[in-house]
Amino acid sequence: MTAPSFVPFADRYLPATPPDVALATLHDALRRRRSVRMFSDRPVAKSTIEWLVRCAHTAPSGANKQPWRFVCVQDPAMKARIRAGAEAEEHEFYTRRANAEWRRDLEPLGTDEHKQFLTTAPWLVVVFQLTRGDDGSQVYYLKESVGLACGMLLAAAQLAGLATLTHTPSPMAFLGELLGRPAHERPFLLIPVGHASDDCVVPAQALERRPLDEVMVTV
Ligand code: IYR
Repeated sequence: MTAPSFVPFADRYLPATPPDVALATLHDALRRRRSVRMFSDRPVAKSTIEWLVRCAHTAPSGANKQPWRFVCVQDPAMKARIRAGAEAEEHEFYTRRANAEWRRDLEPLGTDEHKQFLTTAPWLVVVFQLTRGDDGSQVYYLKESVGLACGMLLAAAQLAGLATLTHTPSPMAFLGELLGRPAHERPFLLIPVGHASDDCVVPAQALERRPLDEVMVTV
């Protein structure tokens, strides 16, 4: 038994402006985030990627197990191998695995099996979920925890003026193999990070958000 130990909650974050002003500022940044598929090769400093991971790593997790690993790839040869692996899976997806409704849903996005962004973006952050702690211990609410951490990473990148994509080549097992990750790490999400290219375009459909009264219920 470990007795709980508590300390005063002293380091409280207080915004410089009233809540609705602070939130309107944050919302203005977040609403302009786009899934970017056309990256420039403009470099991003390793220190910036470290800050992104630090931000993601603040996420809450089941029993504070922090069941995540962020494998940050900048090596061009490894990015090329990841691209080849992803494009092989995506070829299967677009020619065989996706059903009719899924294909129709993807039409407005104009995506296909070609994933040039995987070699153009300066960094690929490959997020793994830890199905066990590194010490073999149990973990809890794995998807919720890792999903929250990824959301924080996306928000942090947006606040830093960086472009991201939540890429999900499926199945993703090839990522663990290529990156030599141990068996208790399971690939979760592949996030290219960098700058949008000068000629970057985004799907018009992706600019639409359903109205608040459709997604929010007040009781
Ligand atoms: N993983 C594929 C297909 C894809 C699926 C969904 I759901 C998207 O929102 C976008 C793409 C790809 O990356 O092309």
